[in-house]
Parts: sequence; C-alpha cells; structure tokens
Amino acid sequence: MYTLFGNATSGNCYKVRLALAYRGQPYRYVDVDSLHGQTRSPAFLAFNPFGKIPALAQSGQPPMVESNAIAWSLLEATPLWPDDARARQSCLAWMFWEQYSHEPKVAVARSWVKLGRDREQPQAFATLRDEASGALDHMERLLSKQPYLIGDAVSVADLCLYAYSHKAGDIGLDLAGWPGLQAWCQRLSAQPWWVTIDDHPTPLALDEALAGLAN
Ligand SMILES: N[C@@H](CCC(=O)N[C@@H](CS)C(=O)NCC(=O)O)C(=O)O
Repeated sequence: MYTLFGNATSGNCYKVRLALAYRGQPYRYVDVDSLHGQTRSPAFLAFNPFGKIPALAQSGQPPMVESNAIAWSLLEATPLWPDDARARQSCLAWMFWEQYSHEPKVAVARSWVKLGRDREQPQAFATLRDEASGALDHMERLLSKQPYLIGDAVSVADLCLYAYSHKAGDIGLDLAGWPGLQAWCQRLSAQPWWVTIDDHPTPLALDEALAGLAN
C-alpha cells in the first residue's frame, strides 16, 4: 500500500490525493509540517533527500517525488492521460508551465499569507500577487473557450492546475474575475471521484510511518 507524506494545506500534495482518489486507491497518510521545518529534519531527509512533500512511498523503494511527476505516474494508464500524442504534449506543457509560471506565484503568495509575510513585505507581496493574477489570466484565455485544458475531456493537467488555482481567494484574487476558470473549477469539482483539499485519511505520526517503511 502507498504511504503519502503530505499535508492538508499544500496544493502539491492535493494533486496526489486527487490522483489516488481517481484510482480509488486506499493509502496511508502522514501529515508533515512543511511550513515549520519538518521536511528538513534529519529523519525526513534520510527518507527523502529532496526534503519536500509530497512524497509517495512504498516499502523497499525510494519515494516518488515531484507532485506532477507523481500524478502522471499514478494516472498514465488511465483515461486522464490522453491517447493522442499531441494531447499528451499539451498535458505536459501545462504541467511544466504550472511548476515554472503558476505555482511559484500562486502557491508562494499563499504560503506568504499563511506565514504573515504579506504584512511584513507588502510591496513584494503585491508584485507576487500581480504575477499570480497574470498566471490566472493565461488560463482564462483558454478556459473561456473550452471546458478543459486539453479540450473536451478531463486530463491529468486539469488536476495539477486545479490544485492551487481554486485557492486563489486565499491571496485575495476572487475567481469571479476569471469566469472561465471559475466554471472550469466547478466542472472539475463535480466529477464523481473528486475530493476536496481537506479530505485525507487519519494521519499517522511521522516517526512511526518512517519506521514502518524501514522494516
Ligand atoms: N516542485 C515540487 C515542490 C514541492 C514543495 O515545494 N513542497 C513544499 C510544500 S507545498 C515543501 O515541502 N516545502 C518544504 C521545504 O521546502 O522544506 C512539487 O511539485 O512536488
């Protein structure tokens, strides 16, 4: 059985929970406090030298890391990974774009709010939020014309881009200003297999989970 090291506020971890939910796959869950350094503890680094969550582990193997790579790995044999080569390229393009041009703006601004840095550095926060807003504009240009990122069908790219987009309100960006994107969020969250960002199994303690994997 998989063990997911994550937490309930991280959109990157949410992508993996969505992929597991799509597959109907039960998993163990460990809540790791990434905002306050638990990912940098010696025990965690020995388990995952990348020092980040999400990490998806199976006994006897190195953990899978990088949210979009994990989502792809869980979903590549499902209808969420398109048959058509050009559609697959588009999926990957959106997933790479998310990591370079969306997550570093939307997710980072959100973590600033959670840590109170938006109040400490209002000017820098305003710049970050403008950039986040620009990332949503880019999505809106497409989603005002078509139901999903790759056309008419849900794909792994939608799941990866939804994770932080739907939380733009946390950084003061009301999705009502991006109606195509807002409708896309509603379409996705109406999927029968969908789970919310707060939805996870009862967490195991970190030490206990790491010891369990080592055995
Ligand atoms: N590119 C990575 C980013 C992962 C990431 O930044 N995770 C954050 C939580 S959302 C984390 O673990 N931060 C703690 C740290 O860097 O020590 C992914 O998509 O999985």
